[in-house]
Amino acid sequence: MSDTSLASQARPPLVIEAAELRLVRLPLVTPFTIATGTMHEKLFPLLRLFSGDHEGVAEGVMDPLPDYLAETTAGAVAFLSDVVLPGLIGKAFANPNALDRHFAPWRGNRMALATVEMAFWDLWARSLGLPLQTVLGGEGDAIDVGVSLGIGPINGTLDRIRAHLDQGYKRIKLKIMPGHDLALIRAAREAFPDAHLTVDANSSYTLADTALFRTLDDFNLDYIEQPLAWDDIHDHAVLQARVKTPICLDECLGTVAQTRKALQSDAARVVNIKVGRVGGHSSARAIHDLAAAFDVPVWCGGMLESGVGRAHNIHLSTLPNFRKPGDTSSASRYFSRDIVVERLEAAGGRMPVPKGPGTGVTLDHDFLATVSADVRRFGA
Ligand code: OSB
Ligand code: MG
Repeated sequence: MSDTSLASQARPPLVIEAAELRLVRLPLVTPFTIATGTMHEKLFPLLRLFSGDHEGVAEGVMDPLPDYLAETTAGAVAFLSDVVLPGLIGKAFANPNALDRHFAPWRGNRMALATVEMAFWDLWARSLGLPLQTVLGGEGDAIDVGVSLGIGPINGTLDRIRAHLDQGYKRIKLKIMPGHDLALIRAAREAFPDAHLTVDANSSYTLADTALFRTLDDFNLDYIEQPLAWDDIHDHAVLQARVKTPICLDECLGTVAQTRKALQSDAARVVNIKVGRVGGHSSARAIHDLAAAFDVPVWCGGMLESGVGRAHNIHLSTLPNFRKPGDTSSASRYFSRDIVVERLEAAGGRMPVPKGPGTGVTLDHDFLATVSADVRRFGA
C-alpha cells in the first residue's frame, strides 16, 4: 500500500506566496431549473494559489443568491478578499490538514473556505508531483457517472432521459418540486422500467407530504434526495422511518458532525458529498470514511462546475466508498467552451480521471481572460 499519511511527508512546508481571485461567467448550454429557480449562466469565483514554481486552482460553488444554501458569491468574494486571502499570504502549511486548523475558528462559510482548501490540495499535490487522487487515497482511472436533469415538460424530459441512457449514463436524477413530481416519475418509470432513477427535491416538501413519498415507494427509485428543509436532519429521520426508499441528504450535510448526527439517527441511507458544500477535501474525505463505517454509500454531487471544480470532483470520486454514480457528467453538457484545456467528457457512463500532478487540468488562459471580471491579486 502506498503511504498517503500526511504526517510522514518529510518535506518543508509550502509557503503561500501569492493568490489571485477573479469572477468567471460562463453561459449554460441548457438552462437548469430546480425547485428554487432557473440558472441561465454559471458565475463563480476562481482562485489560484502560488508557491515557487507551482500553482493550485479551485472554484467556489456558492450561488449568487442564497437559495440553495446560505452563502452567496458576493459574500464569499468579500470574505476571501478582505479576510481569508490577506491572512494567508506568506504563511507556511506542511499539508492541507494544517490549513484546516487555520480555518477552525471560523463558523460556516464552508464553500468560501473550501475554495482555498481545494486550491491548496491541488498546489500541494503538484508540489509532490502526484495526482490529487493519490494524495486523497483514491485509485482507478475512471469513475461511474450519471446526470441530473432539471425541471421541464414531461415529454421533453423523457426524451432527455432516453438520450442520456443511450449515451451510457448509469443513473438519471430527476429534479422534482410540488406540482412536478408523481406524473413525471410515473411516466419515467413506465418508459424506462430498468433504469437507475432518483429524484432530488431541493428541500421543497415538508412532512405534510408524507403520503406522496409513501407512493414513491412503488417506483423503485434508488433514493430520494433532500426532500425536506435544508437545515432539518430530524425531519428526514422521521420521513425515513415512514418510507422504504432510501433518503439521501445533500443540503443538510455541511460538516462531519452534521453527517454523524444524520447517520446515527438514520436520516440518510445514502450521502451526497459535494466538496465545496462540506468545506473541502479533508472534510469530504472524513465524511466518506464516516459513511463507510455506517455502511452507507456516498456519491459525488455537482454544482454545474467548470472543468476546474469538475476535475476536483472526479479525483475525489475515486475513493472506495463512492459506490454510486456521481453528477460529474461531461463538461460539454454545461458549457460550449470550458476554461480548461483538457476535455472532461464521459464515454459509456465512465468519466476518465485527468492525468498528471494535482487535478491534471490546465487553465486555458486566453479563453479565461475573455470570461473573467474583477481580477484581484494578493501578495507578490
Ligand atoms: O441539488 O444537487 C443539487 C445544481 C445546483 C444546485 C443544486 C444541485 C444541482 C444539481 C446539478 O443537481 C448537478 C450537476 O450536474 O452539476
Ligand atoms: Mg441535491
